[in-house]
Amino acid sequence: MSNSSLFIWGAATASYQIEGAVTEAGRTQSIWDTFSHTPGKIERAETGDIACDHYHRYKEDVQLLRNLGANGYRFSISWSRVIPSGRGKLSQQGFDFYERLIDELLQNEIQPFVTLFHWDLPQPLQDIGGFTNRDIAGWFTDYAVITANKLADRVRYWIMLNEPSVFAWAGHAEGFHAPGVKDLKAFWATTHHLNLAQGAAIRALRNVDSHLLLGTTLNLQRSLPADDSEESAEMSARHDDFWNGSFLGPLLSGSYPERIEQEIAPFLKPEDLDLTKQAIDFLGINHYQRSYIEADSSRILGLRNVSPPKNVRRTSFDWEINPNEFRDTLLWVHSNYQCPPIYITENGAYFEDQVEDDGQIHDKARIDFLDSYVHAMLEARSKGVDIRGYFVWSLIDNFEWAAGYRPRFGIVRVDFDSLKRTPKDSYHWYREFIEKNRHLS
Ligand code: IFM
Repeated sequence: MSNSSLFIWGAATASYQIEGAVTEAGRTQSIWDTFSHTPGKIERAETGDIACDHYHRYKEDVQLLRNLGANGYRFSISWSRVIPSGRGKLSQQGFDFYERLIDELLQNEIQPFVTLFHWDLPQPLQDIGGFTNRDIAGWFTDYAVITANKLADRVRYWIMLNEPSVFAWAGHAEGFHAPGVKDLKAFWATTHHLNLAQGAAIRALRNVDSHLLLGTTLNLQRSLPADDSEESAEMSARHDDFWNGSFLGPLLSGSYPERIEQEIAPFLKPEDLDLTKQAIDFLGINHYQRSYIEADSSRILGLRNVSPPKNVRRTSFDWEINPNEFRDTLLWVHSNYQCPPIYITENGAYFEDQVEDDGQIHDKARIDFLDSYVHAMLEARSKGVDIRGYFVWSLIDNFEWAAGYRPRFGIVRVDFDSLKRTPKDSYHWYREFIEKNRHLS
């Protein structure tokens, strides 16, 4: 395992979004299989059944990384593939796939960054409450330890959770993501149990191998009120608390933001905050946009996210383009928390791609976006933020959750009929950028 201190330039993906092969080699159903097969939940009724067929084409995808000059790849493990019933017996066949993938990466000098939970909870665990059940802390810890025992000889970087705020909010309050729950109590229970599961797993993994580098990934986006009303100002502050503070606080400071202590109280046991607060080796930060918040008493949390104002530049997802905000978010987390080294574990954009007659994709908008965001990150770095790596989202176009395959975030196009991969201009731009900045340390 290389111990390089070079800056990591990489790309990221997640299991359900790219793997396909959902019934192969003993894999069972995750909440995303259930959800995507439920009528009305996903645009055009699309599912991850085949996705990018990465399960069978992983060698080709690793070659894309290699030709890019990437020295890091962030991907996630499908819990349902490696422990089909969620708890108990592991599936060696399931682990075989990840062992093959990791070996292929290492042979190509690409450092694997493994995410343990990128939202695809095994359905059997959801059937007994999923993250609303406090026992999830033990189930997740067992899964983490089993997985680390299998892969720790080859994997150094371990990310516990991906964007717990999105999983709690979209999956348990607004209900447009799996498991599709819309319940305030479930939302707060899930928030706390995510923190608990993460803390318990980190503590246990320290005993598996003291050389592992352990972290987690938060999607940091600061909030601002969408109008001048007092209510929206209050709701914007509340949004900031649950989106950022309720995950940064328990992990880095051992406390919840004051304004939400009352909501968490019913689920909190006296020793919990000692467990949620863990020394981590790195913090993964995903960044896409900031949140414009409006008070809305008809919504479960009393607020809603609205589109950015008219004059604001935006991606095809209606997400604000604002690299300075990215820089400022990094400076903000650096000065407000005792922060370990940071990896930008996701950043990227969906823009409508045009395929030219010769099959090429001249995605200038994505290049401009990435160029400005990478420079914003380097500016934050030059101002003292300890940033060690950057992963573009995403290596390949993939299944964008409730929106299906329409929003394309890849620097490589995937034709979802033939599954052919075609590097876009942004891929070539990133390759040249990496080449020039390879020796950043
Ligand atoms: O596709 C998602 C990813 O799974 C988590 N972060 C944001 C991406 C774009 O929406």
